[in-house]
Amino acid sequence: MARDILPLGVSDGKERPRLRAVGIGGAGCNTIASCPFDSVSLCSARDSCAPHPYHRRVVLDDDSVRMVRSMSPRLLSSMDNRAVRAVKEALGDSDILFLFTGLGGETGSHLTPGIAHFARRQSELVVVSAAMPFSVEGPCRRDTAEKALPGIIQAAHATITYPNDGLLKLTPNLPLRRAFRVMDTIMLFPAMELAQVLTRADLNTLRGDLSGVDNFRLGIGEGGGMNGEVQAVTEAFTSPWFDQPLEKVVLAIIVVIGSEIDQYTLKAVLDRIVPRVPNAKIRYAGRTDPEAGDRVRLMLLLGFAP
Ligand SMILES: Nc1nc2c(ncn2[C@@H]2O[C@H](COP(=O)(O)OP(=O)(O)OP(=O)(O)O)[C@@H](O)[C@H]2O)c(=O)[nH]1
Ligand SMILES: [Mg+2]
Repeated sequence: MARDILPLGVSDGKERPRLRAVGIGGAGCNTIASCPFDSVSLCSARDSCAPHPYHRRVVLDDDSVRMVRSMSPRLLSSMDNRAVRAVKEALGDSDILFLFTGLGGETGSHLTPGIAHFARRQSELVVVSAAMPFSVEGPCRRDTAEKALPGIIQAAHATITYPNDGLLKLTPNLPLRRAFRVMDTIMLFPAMELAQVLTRADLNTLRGDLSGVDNFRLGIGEGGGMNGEVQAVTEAFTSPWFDQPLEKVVLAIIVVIGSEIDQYTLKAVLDRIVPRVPNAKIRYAGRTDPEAGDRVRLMLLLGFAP
């Protein structure tokens, strides 16, 4: 059977979607701190997010947190009160909403499902990036995170999960604070790449493709010289977050970044990815980065079936 392999970002009208990143709770707000496009922190009064000159901050008082938390997501989007107005303000009316959250605490875990549901009314594509707590944070946090996740997956068009423990395999021995900063950079990467390649016309197609996916995991690869593409693909597949059989992958979203991305480079990458995910639809794009030199970078999002 012919594989379903399509490029992104090549539709006739190359109109770019309007984007916004919203950080929810302490972790979410920290994650968006270096986001280069429109971004808003949505946090509780207790969250100690560093003030940032370029980001707006919408603070939910304790009553609003309680209200958003206690209402069914469906009801939430049909109400008009202080809490709902604050959420609306934070979400705005962009075409793509990237929501960032760390699960395991109160704010992110309890608010993100309802906010993602709300976001779907405001935006054509809602992508949630969720960090899952380190094992050392204890079973309670893990439990809270695992309870919150299904509601998020159901509400968002796409959910990318990042078990923090995966970071220990990439950079062992990092102090927690530094580990969180590394995690923030990793979690921003797919949003920044998708922001640069997707056109408005892609959103409709992608929404259909995303419907069979439970959650996405990220692989990042880089290589240089003659076999740069091969190295980049090999490295991306060593991702600590690809911890399920690759036969379960139903959608792969690929962005290849380099100073000269031609058909040869794209083919070299696809030839090495497509056979490894035999049941997946493939959506791919190339992006030129003049500063890449002789390096090829790869963003590989694998969408696993439930
Ligand atoms: N990537 C990243 N993850 C973080 C950061 N801080 C905490 N986390 C993770 O996110 C989880 C939730 O923590 P917070 O975001 O601080 O919690 P919260 O959602 O604000 O909830 P409460 O503070 O309990 O109301 C933690 O268990 C950590 O695993 C951060 O700065 N960056
Ligand atoms: Mg907090």
